[in-house]
Amino acid sequence: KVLKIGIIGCGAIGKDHCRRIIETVPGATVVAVSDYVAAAADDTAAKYGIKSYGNDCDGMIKDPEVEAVVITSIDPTHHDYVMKTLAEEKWCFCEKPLSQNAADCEDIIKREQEIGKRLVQVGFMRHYDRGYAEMKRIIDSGEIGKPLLIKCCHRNVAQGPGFKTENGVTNVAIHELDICRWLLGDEYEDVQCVKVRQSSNSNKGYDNPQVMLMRTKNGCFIDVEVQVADGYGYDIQCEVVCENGTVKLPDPYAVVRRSRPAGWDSVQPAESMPIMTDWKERFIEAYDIEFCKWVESVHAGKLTGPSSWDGYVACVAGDALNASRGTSQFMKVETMEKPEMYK
Ligand code: ISE
Repeated sequence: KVLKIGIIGCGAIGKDHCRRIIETVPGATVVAVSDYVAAAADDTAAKYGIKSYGNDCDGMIKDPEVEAVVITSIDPTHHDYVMKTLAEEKWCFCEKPLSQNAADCEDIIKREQEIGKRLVQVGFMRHYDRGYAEMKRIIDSGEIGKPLLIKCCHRNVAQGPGFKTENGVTNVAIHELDICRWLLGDEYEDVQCVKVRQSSNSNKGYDNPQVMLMRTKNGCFIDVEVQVADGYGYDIQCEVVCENGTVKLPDPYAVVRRSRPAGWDSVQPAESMPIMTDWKERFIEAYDIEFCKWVESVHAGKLTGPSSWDGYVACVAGDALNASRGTSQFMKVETMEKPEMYK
């Protein structure tokens, strides 16, 4: 049996997921695409010979042939499309973030409770990255003692138009908000966002860098350096400090080169490794595994990946981080009670 998927949003990651599902994921295919820019949907549809709904995303969700909806549209539209997909009681894969704030995630959780079944998976693909998975395995084994601290960096090359300071949390650090609680098996107590000396790459109307601090219920301390325009590459770092050792996320595979750079006679020979610039490439294997597992779980009738609860908790912490900016205070992270369905 082949799962028939409709995609909303044919931008960078939407096009990539379309290719991934059609070319590499067993047991699934894309039957239709849509995008608020009709031409973007038409182009993607033409490339794979599938149906374009143009900008009629709502119509595509209702198409009886579409059994599952993948939402890869811009962040502020996620909540609405998830709710519309749930109205049809269809499977829904929503890219991160689940919503722009916790209140919108609560709607989604309420609706899932009414339906009585998990239908939503959130695109927190780092759970499927081999580096993070091995870090979690070691932490969970207890071999190096209890975790004490996490030090993270999330650095992007640049941002598109319309990017705002708050998006450093809602669009970027949302990955760390998710992965740190997953790595630790712990929840946030309180959080604080700190403005630090600004980079000369930051004169675009948003804070860059920002430092985000999180303290967990078990007393772990986490700091995340977020640079949304770092001037060099896409660089993700994560180190967990435990009592008797540390675990660190490996950099992506890259060949070490030793040579004289261009203009060789006047330049010092050097050892170098390339650094990635495109975030879609950095976690490409994780995205592939994520989609294979999602489709497998849909066929089994039971989702196993990051849930709307995980999407919600990240947004609760994100709201608190954004509220704390400029106050020099930690803000409490207060969630509703966790429904049985997500335990
Ligand atoms: C993008 O949506 C991602 O998920 C990337 O991991 C993040 O670094 C980037 O800033 C986001 O726009």
